[in-house]
Amino acid sequence: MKKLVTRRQAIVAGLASMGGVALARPKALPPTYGSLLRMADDVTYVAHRALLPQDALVREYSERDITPFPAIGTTNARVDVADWRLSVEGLVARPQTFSLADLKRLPARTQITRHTCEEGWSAIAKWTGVPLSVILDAAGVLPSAQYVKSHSYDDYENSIDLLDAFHPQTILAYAMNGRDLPVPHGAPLRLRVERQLGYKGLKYLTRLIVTSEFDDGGQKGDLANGWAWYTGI
Ligand SMILES: Nc1nc2c(c(=O)[nH]1)N[C@H]1C(S)=C(S)[C@@H](COP(=O)(O)O)O[C@H]1N2
Ligand SMILES: [Mo]
Repeated sequence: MKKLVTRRQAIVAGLASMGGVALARPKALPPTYGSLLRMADDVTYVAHRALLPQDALVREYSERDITPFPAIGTTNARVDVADWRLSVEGLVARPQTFSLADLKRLPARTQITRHTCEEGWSAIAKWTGVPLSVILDAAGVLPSAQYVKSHSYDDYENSIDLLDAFHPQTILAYAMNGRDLPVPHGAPLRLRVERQLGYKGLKYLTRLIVTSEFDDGGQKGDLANGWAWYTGI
């Protein structure tokens, strides 16, 4: 066991010496709470982070690859878009809120990607939105930050590390297949975390909290369903 920890530390130290987003260097592994399930998390996390280049992109498809796309989990959270704001809080120099119109004025990215659900299905859609990096740069992430936590209107919580947060394909999507995001798919805004399973992409997004603390949302998060915190694909 001692040997394993030492190896992990070596890998993390190796990662920290790599180039890329200075802020995104993992400084610690996500805690496992001594849970067997979460120990597997650490192994996947370290392996994925060590083997893949930090900015490796997932495959992007063409329009003709788009498939029917089921909506699952919460599909009926009716958010009043006129009152809706996305707030960006926590370890940022400039906490702020964005209306949907504000977000649509920012640089956008469109990507056609495959969504993979832990239930065993996958589907391809075209997503358009603001790269999360644009929002984080606007807010000014402080050096002590390590994770970005998201909260949703249906009271679900989730978090990703800064490598995924600043990944070019991590976007806040307001459109699906060229139209405003439909209600069942998370209107007005959902997160897309393309290098992980579908459940990391929170629908009905309301708040982003930049934090130095690992916080998976406990019973409001992935663990409530017995799902891993890190599910790299
Ligand atoms: N807020 C919220 N986000 C969520 C969920 C949810 O129930 N509520 N379900 C997750 C799961 S398990 C998947 S597979 C996708 C489903 O997205 P879809 O309904 O557009 O297919 O959203 C994810 N994000
Ligand atoms: Mo899912």
